Amino acid sequence: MSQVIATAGHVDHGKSTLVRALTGIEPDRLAEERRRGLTIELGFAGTTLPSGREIAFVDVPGHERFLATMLTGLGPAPLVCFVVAADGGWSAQSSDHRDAIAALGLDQGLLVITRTDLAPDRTLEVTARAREELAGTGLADVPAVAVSARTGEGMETLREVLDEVVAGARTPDETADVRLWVDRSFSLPGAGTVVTGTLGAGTLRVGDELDLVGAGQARRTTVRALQSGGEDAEQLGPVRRTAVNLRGAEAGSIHRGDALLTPGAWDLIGVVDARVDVRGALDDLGAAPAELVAHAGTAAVPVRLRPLGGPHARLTLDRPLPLRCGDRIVLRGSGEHPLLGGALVLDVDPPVLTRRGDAARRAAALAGIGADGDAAGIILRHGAVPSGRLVRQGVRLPDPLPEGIARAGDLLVDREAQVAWSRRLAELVDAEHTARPLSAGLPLKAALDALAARRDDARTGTRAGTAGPATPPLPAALGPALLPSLLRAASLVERDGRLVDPVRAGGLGQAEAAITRLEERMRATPFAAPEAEELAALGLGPEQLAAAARQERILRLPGEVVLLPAAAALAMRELARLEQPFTASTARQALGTTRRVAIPLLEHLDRRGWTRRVDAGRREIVR
Ligand SMILES: Nc1nc2c(ncn2[C@@H]2O[C@H](COP(=O)(O)OP(=O)(O)O)[C@@H](O)[C@H]2O)c(=O)[nH]1
Ligand SMILES: [Mg+2]
Repeated sequence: MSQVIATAGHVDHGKSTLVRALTGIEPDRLAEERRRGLTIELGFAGTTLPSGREIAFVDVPGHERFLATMLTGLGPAPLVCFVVAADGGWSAQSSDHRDAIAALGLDQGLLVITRTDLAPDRTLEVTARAREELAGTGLADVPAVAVSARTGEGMETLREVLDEVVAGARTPDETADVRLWVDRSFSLPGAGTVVTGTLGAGTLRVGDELDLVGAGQARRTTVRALQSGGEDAEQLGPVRRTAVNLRGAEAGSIHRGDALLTPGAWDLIGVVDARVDVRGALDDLGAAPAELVAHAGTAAVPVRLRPLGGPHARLTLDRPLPLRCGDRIVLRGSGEHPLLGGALVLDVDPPVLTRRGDAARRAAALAGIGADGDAAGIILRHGAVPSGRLVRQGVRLPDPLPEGIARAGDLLVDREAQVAWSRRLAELVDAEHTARPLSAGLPLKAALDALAARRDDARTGTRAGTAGPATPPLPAALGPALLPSLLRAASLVERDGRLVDPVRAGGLGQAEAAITRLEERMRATPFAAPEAEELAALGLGPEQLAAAARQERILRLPGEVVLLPAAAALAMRELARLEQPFTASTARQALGTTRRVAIPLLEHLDRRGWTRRVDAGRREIVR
């Protein structure tokens, strides 16, 4: 069992010293950091706790200038070690870091009052103040320990409490999709590209393929080797600091804020709807600056904030990030209160807002959505959604399914939309049969296109009996998958790429009488195919003949040769009596017909496999 804990707290309150005392490792790696006695970059140090559990620290800078770096360290870490110096007391960046913790929704960790040797009589007071300040955050009830890293007082207790905190932490999901936010990348002689990050969920294995996404084009990479705490590993589970040696990517092209992803498991998201928890000076989103910086994982991306109403806003990111519903984004501005607040992602594929009042309606809808996202809302909005898309979006599907929603294979379908689409299909096919009684049916593509087109009444109308939107257009990509169920519901069938109402497509309409007369005439002379004039006299043009052929009332052969379907079998009876093989001319005489009929008829029999050619001039029947 292992965990990762990030430090937090005002500069010079003893965070790095505490990490050093607990792990024996100096977290301030840079020469400049040591010279100035100031953490600038993230520091990393791990240790084994008395129980054998492992813990890795991400030591963050406390100075206000490095707030962005601090968020990078804190963002992906599930636990926080919040440090307040007994002699310094609650300070400016104590507040900033508290706000960051609240914005990130962090709710596991501990409070450490340090430097108690410098102000032994202030410990209780400073603890009480810190408790007060943390009251509104997820750290309200975490254990508190007072220590002096200088004298060692309290350090034993601190180790024990840390152990308890780690033991009580939420169990990470080892089977989750991997999203490793990169905090460092460098090149090692012999090994090549290495990236590091906090693996919060999922498992990494040597040989795994992962997608590397960042500001540039996404790239497929392979895990060549893994390390954690300086030890090589074949596989690493959460929660761990991990170093991943990658094949297929240059260290120089990888940056903090990039992410390594399980291929296919994540969508890159540019626009989200979110609930913003405003902190600091602002108490109204409407007064928030429109241009901010969004911190998600280790990424920091410019973002535009559009208030929708109440605490809800639409965030448009400068570059897309691998985000899911339930993710937290920290919004940072500039000025006196740099942290605007935290945004809880509620929808990663929000609807376009076009009409007056859309924003307010959207805000009202978002008010009912939580960290699990809104499966029912998404399905109603699109009519049908592949279940895999909901998984990728981090949207949890309620069990049992919400009322009115059904499964159709891999799709989740709004029953009402399904009924509406299927009715519309029936109308379209009906219209086709009415307009052209001999039609072979409505071409499939035309039908699907019509259903996928946004109808004017669908934009303004509302769903009967509800305030919900009217039927959405059929998602074009899902048409083929949905079609069978739509056809079944509409009692339609598909024949040769056309949709047909079998009840209406059965007859020949006005051509019926002519075909009947032709049938009567040809029963006596099966190989005397009608000439063009006879067909014209009967009123049988190409359209009527095609319909009759489709209904298997006639056999239509090349050269406008029209026979009855029985002619093929009758011909075989005659040909079987001939000496085998036979010529086309012998066959023509045996059938008592013309070359115009005999040649296409023989070729038809060849195609059916009833006769075959033995050489250029002769055939035999296949027995
Ligand atoms: N007397 C005393 N000094 C401490 C203690 N912890 C840290 N310091 C000192 O406080 C200063 C700032 O500590 P540092 O760990 O760099 O603080 P950070 O900025 O929060 O990381 C350093 O000079 C430390 O030696 C402590 O428990 N007692
Ligand atoms: Mg430090």
